[in-house]
Amino acid sequence: MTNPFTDPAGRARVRYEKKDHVAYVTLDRPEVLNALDLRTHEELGAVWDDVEADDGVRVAVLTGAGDRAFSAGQDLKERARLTEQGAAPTTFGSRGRPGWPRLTERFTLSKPVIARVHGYALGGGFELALACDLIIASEEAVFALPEVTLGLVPGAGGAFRLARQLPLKTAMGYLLTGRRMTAATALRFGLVNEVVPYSGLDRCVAEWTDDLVRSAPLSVRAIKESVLRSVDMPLEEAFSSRYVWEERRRCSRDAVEGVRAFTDKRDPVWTGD
Ligand code: CO8
Repeated sequence: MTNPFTDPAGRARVRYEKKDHVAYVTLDRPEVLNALDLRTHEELGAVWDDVEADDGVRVAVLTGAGDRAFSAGQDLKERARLTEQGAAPTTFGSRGRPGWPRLTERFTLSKPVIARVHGYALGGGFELALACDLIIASEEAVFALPEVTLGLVPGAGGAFRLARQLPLKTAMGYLLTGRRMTAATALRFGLVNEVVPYSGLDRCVAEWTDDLVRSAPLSVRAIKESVLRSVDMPLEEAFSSRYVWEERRRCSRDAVEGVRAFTDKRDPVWTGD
């Protein structure tokens, strides 16, 4: 399936395809290293709405077109133009601006998103990857939050997520200097799930999507929701909280089917309800 959001008058900024329960979302501005302008955010917003609403989609893969970048972050040329035109300066969050809630603030997206990263993942590009559930990177991936060198802040969650996903001093080092992190270092920190040669990147991503599609869809959604909602809670509160997707999973046919398939010595057939 092709991008239903394509503007017939112009080229879409985001390629959106669905196949075998996987949604492939490709930032498609390779000539500017997949920089994120407002139109890209607007298209992405519609894509994430569809990923969540379409029961046929079980996992999404976010990547960048071309062979140089996942994304070089906010479109700095557009930003400079907007500033000249008197637009308000940006800060943390994107409420009121195109594409809101962006992936970085889409706290209720219940399906897993994999970032497939090759080349630069800088600024808002790194922030997008940090907001994904898994990151699979090529050996040439480069991560950085250069906002500090531009008089900006990593307002799309970089300051908040890096400090949660790395030890504090390590995160501070990257945040306060904008230094680059290689794929090998990111792997050592546990910030990415796997690093493979570029030639094996698609195969590696496919192994992950195959495993995710084989998993029970309501279990996947319930686990993602409960992990992300509880990660900053005291344990007692985590156990006693209500989780919407867990309530659906618990009473689902799939919860019966999975155990029955095990006892019948056959593969389960998931219906997602
Ligand atoms: N915005 C606009 N255009 C860009 C961007 C960008 N972020 N990055 C690269 N480009 C363009 C270049 O201008 C160039 O186009 P042109 O030839 O027309 O001038 C083309 O992409 C190729 O880039 P380069 O010629 O610069 O390629 P190099 O190999 O020499 O350098 C670099 C590659 C090092 C990646 C370099 O392009 C660079 O430093 N880019 C800027 C990276 C950056 O600082 N990103 C952070 C931006 S701040 C930010 O993202 C804040 C996020 C806030 C929220 C966002 C929402 C999620």
